[in-house]
This record gives sequence, C-alpha cells and structure tokens, in this order.
Amino acid sequence: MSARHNTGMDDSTELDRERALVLLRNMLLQRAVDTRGFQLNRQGKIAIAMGSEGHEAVQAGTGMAFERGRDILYPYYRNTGLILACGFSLDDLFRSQFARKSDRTGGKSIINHVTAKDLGIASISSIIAAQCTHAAGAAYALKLRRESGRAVFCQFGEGATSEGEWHEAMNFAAVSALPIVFICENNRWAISTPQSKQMANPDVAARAAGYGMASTIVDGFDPFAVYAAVRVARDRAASGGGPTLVEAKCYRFLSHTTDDDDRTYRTREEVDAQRELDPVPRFERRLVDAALASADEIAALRADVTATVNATTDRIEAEAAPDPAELYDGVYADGHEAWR
Ligand SMILES: Cc1ncc(C[n+]2csc(CCOP(=O)(O)OP(=O)(O)O)c2C)c(N)n1
Repeated sequence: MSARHNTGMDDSTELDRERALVLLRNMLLQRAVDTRGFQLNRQGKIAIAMGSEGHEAVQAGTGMAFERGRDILYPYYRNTGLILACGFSLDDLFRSQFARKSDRTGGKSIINHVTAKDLGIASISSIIAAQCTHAAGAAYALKLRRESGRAVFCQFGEGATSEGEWHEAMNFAAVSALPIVFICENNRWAISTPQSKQMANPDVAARAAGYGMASTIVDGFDPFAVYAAVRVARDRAASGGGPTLVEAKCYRFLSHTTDDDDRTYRTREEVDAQRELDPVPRFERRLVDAALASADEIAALRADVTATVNATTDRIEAEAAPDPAELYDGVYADGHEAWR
C-alpha cells in the first residue's frame, strides 16, 4: 500500500480513524466559516458571502485526494472548504473576506476569490466556466513538459456545464489525453435555475461520453466516497491515463449568496427534504456507529473549530484596511493607466 504525498496517510479503501477525523474537521470548519460569513455580512462587516453548506463532503473528499506540492487546483467561488483542505490558511481566508491590506491580493479581489501560487491554487474567476479552459491549459503544460505524477483539478457547478468554455475544455482535454480531473459539484441549482431547465439529461456525467472521456457519479454527501472516486481519477490522470469527469451529487442548502433569497424560487419542502440528508450529521453518525470516534470527541472537535473561527475572525477584523492610495497598485503593469 502506498502513502499519499500530501498526508502520508494510508491509501486503502477502508475508512480509518485518521482520515475520518481529517474529513470531519474540514467539514465542520467549512460549515463554521460559512455560518460566520453570513453573520458578518448581515452585520455589515463583509460585502457578500457565498455559502457552501451541502458541499462539505465533496470538498473535504476532493481536498484529501489533492496531492500538495504536486497537483494544481482550479477552484470556483464556492470552494471554501476545498481550498482549506488543500492548505490555504484560515487567516488568509478571512483576510479575503474582510478585504484586509494583508490579504494575498491586497484586499482587491472579491470575497473568497483567492489565489495561492505557492499552494498550487490558481486564482478564482467569477466568470462561470472560465477556469475550465485555464485548467485544461495548465494540464496541457504538464503534458508538454512531461511532468508525470501531477494532475490538475478543475471544479465547477452543474450550471457551468451549459457554458461553451466547459465543452471546449472537455473536448480538448479528451483529445489530448490531458492529466486533469473535472469535478462537477452538482447542487441542482444555478442561482434560481434548476438543473432541469439547463439540460434534459439528469446526469452531468453522461456528457463525458460525447467527448470520449471517462466519467463517474458519486454520492456528494459521502466524503469518503468522493475521496475514493477523485483519488482514482487523479491517479489515472497523473499516470498518463487521461481525464475523467467526476459528478458529485450534492445540494445547496443556503441561498446562492447573501445577495439573493432562495424562498423566491424554490420550496421549503424541497430544501427540508434535502436537509434530512445533511452530510455533516450523517458523517458524524457514521463515525460513531463504526466506533471511529466517540460522540464526546466529535463535540470537542466542534467546539475547537468554533473557537478557532471566533478567534481568527476577531484577530483578522482588527487588521488594517488597504490604503486607498494603493488602489491601482498591481492592477496595471505600468502605473495607474490601462492604456498609453
Ligand atoms: C459567464 C457567466 N454567466 C453568468 C454569470 C452569473 N452567475 C454567477 S453564479 C451563476 C450560477 C452558477 O451555477 P453553478 O455553475 O451550478 O454553480 P453553483 O453556484 O450552483 O455552485 C451564474 C449564472 C457569471 N458569473 N458568469
């Protein structure tokens, strides 16, 4: 059995205590950050929040399959938990949310649109599916340089698969047998548009066949199943086996962002029915049932995560805001003017 490069953890397909606790901590952290983001927005302290409640398992599992120092991640705006799982610090995440001077973009990027070249995390674009062609380009570079053992992760929602760029990226990746994994976080809604209004096929994964690409569907409420599916796809990509489309079926429990009210476009009955399947308590129950963790340990973990998030938000909120005189620094190559 080989060990993962990023974690040194066992590669086996049985869920063990060590990986279970890493996954659960990430899921709890993601939810705590989400909750805090919505609170901070309502308090008028941050401009907008993008919740990922319902995506915790997809992102914790994907993050565990990501090999730090080797792989490259092209995330999208809903990937709070994933970037944390890939090594992005909580401090830097809240620096982005509070738009502090110390933020990696100097407080200039929209919230959660982070970037960390040192961690292999490409900058997040708000333009739906733009990251897909960028990710295919990065995978093409790996291939041209014959850098085996590395893979690109490309994240997006099901709505993104209606964009031309997504199809171009899929086709190019398949034709060129690129080392890339396309991961669709299918939460059934693209703001107010249900999946059924975007495509007649219920499965995004079915689209891969049109490009001659491998695909798989996984329960996006099960972090270990996601980890196992993405790991197989990642290792296939990194060893020259070509791209895979992984569709993780999940749900978006909150509004798209703090700027919309989901009660205007979907029923409470639908949301409540999905809440019954909430991946966080479900995974907690599984760990207790399998004797991988006790209820007390889980409660302690939860308290620790909450305390960490509270302390971090207090500390980062107190950091300095950017100097308005630096507004255009780093925006244009030469001074403050776009054209000369
Ligand atoms: C090219 C483009 N078109 C439209 C938008 C507006 N927009 C922002 S998020 C979004 C929905 C995307 O839904 P999906 O890809 O399913 O991801 P989710 O937000 O549900 O995770 C849309 C239409 C955009 N940002 N870019």
